[in-house]
Amino acid sequence: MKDNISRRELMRMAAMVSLYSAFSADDALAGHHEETISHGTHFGPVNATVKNGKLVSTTPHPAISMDTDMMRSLADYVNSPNRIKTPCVRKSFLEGRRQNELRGVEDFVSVSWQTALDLAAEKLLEAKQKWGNESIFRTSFAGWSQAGAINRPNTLQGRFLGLFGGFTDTISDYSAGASSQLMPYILGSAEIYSKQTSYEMIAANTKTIVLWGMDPLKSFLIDVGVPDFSRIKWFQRFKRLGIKFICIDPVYNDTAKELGAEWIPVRPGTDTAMILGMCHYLYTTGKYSKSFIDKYTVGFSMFLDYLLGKEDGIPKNLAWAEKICGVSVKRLVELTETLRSDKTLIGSLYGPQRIEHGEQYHWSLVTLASMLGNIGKPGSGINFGGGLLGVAGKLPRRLSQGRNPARTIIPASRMGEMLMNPGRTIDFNGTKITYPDVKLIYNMGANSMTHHQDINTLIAGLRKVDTMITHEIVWTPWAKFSDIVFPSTTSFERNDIGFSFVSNVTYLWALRQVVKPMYESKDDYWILAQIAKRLGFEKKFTMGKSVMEWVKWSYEGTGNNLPFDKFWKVGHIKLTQKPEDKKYVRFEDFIKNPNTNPLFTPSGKIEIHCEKISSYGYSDCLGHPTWYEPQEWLGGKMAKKHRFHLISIHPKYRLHSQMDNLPLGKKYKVNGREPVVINPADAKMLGISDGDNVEVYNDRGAIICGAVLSKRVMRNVVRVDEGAWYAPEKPGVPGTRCISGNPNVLTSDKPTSRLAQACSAHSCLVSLRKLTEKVKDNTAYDNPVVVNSKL
Ligand SMILES: Nc1nc2c(c(=O)[nH]1)N[C@H]1C(S)=C(S)[C@@H](COP(=O)(O)OP(=O)(O)OC[C@H]3O[C@@H](n4cnc5c(=O)[nH]c(N)nc54)[C@H](O)[C@@H]3O)O[C@H]1N2
Ligand SMILES: Nc1nc2c(c(=O)[nH]1)N[C@H]1C(S)=C(S)[C@@H](COP(=O)(O)OP(=O)(O)OC[C@H]3O[C@@H](n4cnc5c(=O)[nH]c(N)nc54)[C@H](O)[C@@H]3O)O[C@H]1N2
Ligand SMILES: [Mo]
Repeated sequence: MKDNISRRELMRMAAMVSLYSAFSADDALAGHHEETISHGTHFGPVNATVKNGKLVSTTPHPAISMDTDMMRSLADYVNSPNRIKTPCVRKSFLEGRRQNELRGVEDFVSVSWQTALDLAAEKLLEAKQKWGNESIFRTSFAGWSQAGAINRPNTLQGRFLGLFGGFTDTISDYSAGASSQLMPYILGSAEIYSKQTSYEMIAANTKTIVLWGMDPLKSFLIDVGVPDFSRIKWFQRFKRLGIKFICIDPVYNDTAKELGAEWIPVRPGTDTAMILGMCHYLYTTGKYSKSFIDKYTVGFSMFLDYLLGKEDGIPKNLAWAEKICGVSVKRLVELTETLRSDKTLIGSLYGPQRIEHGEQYHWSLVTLASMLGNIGKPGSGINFGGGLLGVAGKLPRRLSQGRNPARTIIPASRMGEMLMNPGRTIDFNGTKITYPDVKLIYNMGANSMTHHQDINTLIAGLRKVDTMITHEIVWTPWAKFSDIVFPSTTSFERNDIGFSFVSNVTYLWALRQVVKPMYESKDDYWILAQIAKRLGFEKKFTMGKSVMEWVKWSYEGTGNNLPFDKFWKVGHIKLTQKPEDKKYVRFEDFIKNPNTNPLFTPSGKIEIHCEKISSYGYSDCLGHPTWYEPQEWLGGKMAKKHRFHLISIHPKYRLHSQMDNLPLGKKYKVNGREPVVINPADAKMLGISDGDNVEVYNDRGAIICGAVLSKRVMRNVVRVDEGAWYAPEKPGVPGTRCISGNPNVLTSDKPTSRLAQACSAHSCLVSLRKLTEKVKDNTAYDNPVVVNSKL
């Protein structure tokens, strides 16, 4: 790392920085004229128009021919009435009484930066000295936050807390928590971050694409970096090329609708049984590829004992599968025959693995694909995650998080369980983890009050925590539950560098400051540096660099010939795709020669039976793909009590909770609440009409949603998208209903298994009831009362 720069260079950079800020925001901010400045976000690159110092609109960047509602909502996002204006401290906390039960209930006091920073430093020091660094927990796993390489809140936070002596960290995520732990044993990599078969090869070779729990035209509207939307355009092109689509999903999702896919509705959480039935069919009809299994896989015979029922007397045949997954034997045969073609590609994202025993979905799908023998061929096989498609050139450097001396780590989705059970030891992927006793939670760039499962348990767990420090842009439910709240800038109020890296053509984007920081907000970098100063390690944290100096350092890591100042002026660079990436076929090397190009699995081959996993002795994750009956599913006992299966999938018009509070909500909210999508036949039975207020409830809680009737969800399945800001009907009362419609009040925080300990949000049964009585208006977007203080 080139962190020590010469004094001369520093001076040169200082001169340059002032030049750039003059270019970007200053003129417009002075209020003299209108200006357009390009910028980049998770929602896309945009041209931002600034008038009289105010961001008035954002339009799609001309380099990218794509227009989305979210891109057009960014001025609303920056100017939101929910912006946190000043540093705030919860009243009782400020007065030294804590009274955790008043979180989310009582007023905040607006304090000076000095007071808030001093208080945060004091509480951090107290936690460290009294209970040790592992009592400090950071919530922001991968953390969505924003798209820049430097101002990434979770990296900054890890860097800060690491230098402070460490913290309890998280491993894995809510996204692909089950598959990312399992897949390295089976295919040698987690797959989500691996380069996948190029879209060019798919276009040239594929006739049918199976969207197995995958909604790319929605999910690729955003990106972990700055999207260039090439993946969306490829899917649209596939349709024009005449490629057929099959959607295997409890929901006829947006992609299926737009691409005119054939729909195979599957009961939620039962894909594994469906796939095992198809494997059984292939084996018993002799239609499987024995040569592929012999040459490229290990452990097939042990799996076969299970598949044929030699162990438990139950052959996992198509009739068995039909009973579980609800897809007819006839349809399953047709589907398997379609899959046998080397012109059929199976694509899957993460929805189907966010269930109890979610690991089994990916494992059984890899087994099916192996039996089909099409892995490694250009037009077929499997494509998990929609693909990283090759990186054109070197990426910008990212700020390093550094080391975490405390070394305590929990799987991300175990947060609530950890808070409720300090000292409990759990199994995790061949290791043991003991939960620490968390006293301080530091949150930046995540909104756990919407993203975590079983919110009522989470709230109970939070009551045991002494201090909650949060950096936020807006008054999210989590911010409202915090003790010390720092107002953060949005990316529009600071400089950064971003890139489109999950794409065919990679761009570098100058994320230029567009407006001055709103109200008293500050950059996360500055806030942490100020606390570090109080704790004696500011220099180690900043290495003497300003944000702009880090941005330049980041750019220089790309090795691009264009000087930084030119790049900053132009605003973006388009990089040329490497010709070999256009021809890339996932696993082609391995298939050509498995001995010289082995997979990174224990055996070097595809592990249909995995000795290593088997050696852990987990009854909930054996050595081969297995169907486990979930606790919550439509075929189980619990479905007699709660007859509907809730799936809480990702929203089209938000990035999780981001933008939930904006006028964009008018497009889809019903009575100001999150919609619950119900099949018309079910709604009729329940006496529910479009637009009714509906209570969705189970033994974990209740939420109120607005009804939308649609045949695009299966019978007995209801859909409530995740991300609505939590709003308690009676603040402070345990178990009170959420009047905003946040489905995580209802979901279970049960782990997938002892292997991955991942999120199983989609295994969730509920009941529905039409509400005839008047219901309180949604309060999710009301700001808390903030009283002024002289402090
Ligand atoms: N617009 C938008 N895009 C996003 C996000 C967002 O919030 N908004 N979030 C981003 C994030 S964090 C992630 S992790 C990614 C990927 O996120 P994913 O988890 O892949 O996205 P989902 O749409 O929730 O799920 C994909 C599909 O799986 C289906 N599904 C759910 N349960 C089952 C099941 O049991 N069986 C089958 N066969 N299908 C099932 C859903 O109905 C949906 O159509 O998306 C990213 N993209
Ligand atoms: N039921 C159910 N639950 C789920 C899922 C599901 O499918 N179903 N999906 C899960 C998945 S895959 C994921 S990835 C998680 C997502 O969970 P999160 O990553 O927590 O989701 P976001 O709502 O994007 O939260 C990001 C927060 O960061 C804030 N922020 C943005 N930029 C900045 C910044 O520069 N500085 C600071 N300080 N803050 C910033 C935003 O205002 C927002 O509150 O949710 C999970 N939860
Ligand atoms: Mo995710």
